Amino acid sequence: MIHVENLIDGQFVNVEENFDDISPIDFSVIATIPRTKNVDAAVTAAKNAFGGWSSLTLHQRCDWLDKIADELENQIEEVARLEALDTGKPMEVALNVDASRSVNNFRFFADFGRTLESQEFKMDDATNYVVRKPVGVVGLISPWNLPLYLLSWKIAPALLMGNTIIAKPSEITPLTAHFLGKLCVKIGLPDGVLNIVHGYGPEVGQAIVEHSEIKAISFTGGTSTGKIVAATAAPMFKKLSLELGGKNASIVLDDADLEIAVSGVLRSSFLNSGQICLCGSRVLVHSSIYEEFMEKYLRELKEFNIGPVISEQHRSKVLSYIELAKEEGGRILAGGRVPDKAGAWIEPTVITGLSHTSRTATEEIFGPVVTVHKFDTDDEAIEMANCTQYGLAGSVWSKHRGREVAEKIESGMVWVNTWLHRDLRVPFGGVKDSGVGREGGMWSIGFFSEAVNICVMED
Ligand code: TXE
Repeated sequence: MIHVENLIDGQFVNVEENFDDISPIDFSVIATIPRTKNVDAAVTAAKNAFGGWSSLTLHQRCDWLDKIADELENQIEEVARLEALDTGKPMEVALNVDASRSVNNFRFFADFGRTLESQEFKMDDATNYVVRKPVGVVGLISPWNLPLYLLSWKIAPALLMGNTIIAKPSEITPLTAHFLGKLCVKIGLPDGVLNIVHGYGPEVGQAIVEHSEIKAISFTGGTSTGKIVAATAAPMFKKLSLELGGKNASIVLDDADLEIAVSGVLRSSFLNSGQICLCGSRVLVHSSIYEEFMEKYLRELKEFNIGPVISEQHRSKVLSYIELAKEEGGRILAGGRVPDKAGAWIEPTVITGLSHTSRTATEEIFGPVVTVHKFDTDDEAIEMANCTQYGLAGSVWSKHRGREVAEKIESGMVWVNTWLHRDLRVPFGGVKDSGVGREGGMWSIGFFSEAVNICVMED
């Protein structure tokens, strides 16, 4: 049994009340978690550490990120084991997606930080210098689907730019954040630079968002929670980055390479049991290739290995959408049932026969459930893709018209003949109900710093 504790000022501390961390694999209790409600001690620690940390040079902080990456890499099997234990995902996904990307997040921002150059804008009689100052104490709040992958995506640039941190992982998946804290203490990261607090979102998460000394919030989670975070933070004029929900379309045009499209769309549909906000939960296929595509897609689906969804509660939500699909006239082509074994398992489910404007086809389900739809023209596919309130990501599979169609999709990211192929320098984020702001490369640098202009008149 793991007893998760808060990391505050370099010390692991607990609170009087704890709650259980339940495995989605078999519903066993795998850890206890502090029910933290107050973050004052963590904020004091972060404030006290800020002077020392922000006065390091950028290159010294890059070196610290490399030290964290090295230590994570040395323990990558343990990181993957804990992530698989906490989320139920297959070990190869935990290793090749979650753990390796967590290492890469620190490594990338260490390398990227070393390339940063100061900006100057010369006038006839003056020079303008752009200085990037840290924001201060920042709050980082992350979800349960890619726990360390998404938390490290925030921690790395926040540290790089000289901020000190109050991090809150999801209460459903605290283990790898806790493990990261232990690694950082082991390598001697100065006390109070990284503070990790655990607990329920409406309690400790809310306490972070409303704390007057926390100057920026980077939040990843559901759209409904994002609205609460925004309503709390906006009147306090905090910097806010919101990475929220999605209902992404995978569009297969009539000139697609079918082999590439089938395997790519299948992976986009069911990787991480469909619990990635970038997953393609709507499959739009040109009518001329629909039969052939679906025959291959359903055949390959039989070999696609997925884990359970994150919890019994989330499984109930996903199952309710399968029932809704039937009520809306949908037909189950594959899956739709709960396997006869302990844990939050659902068969990968493919539903056809629904309008693209049905609730099942427009609301976020965030599980191993996709709806498939036919279209006859590119314009019809674009209209179908853009008809939801979300705008996060998508993919287009076509030999000749991919980019042309991709640029008409209302989202933050579109892949052409690939999916989840990530260059960490590019902007990451969504439009509409998928969020506000971008992170990644210079967009993370911008969010986790305050750009200051110093204008010097030439003598
Ligand atoms: O989100 P929740 P979950 C989305 C995905 C899905 C959701 C699943 O689309 O809808 O995340 O993750 C904390 N004040 N994305 O269920 O419930 C909570 O404790 C402050 C999109 O975890 O919103 C947790 O740590 N914090 C994303 C975190 O918010 C609060 C990629 C998220 O919880 C809070 C991954 C409050 N009032 C998942 N209430 C993307 N776009 O990249 C809860 N929390």
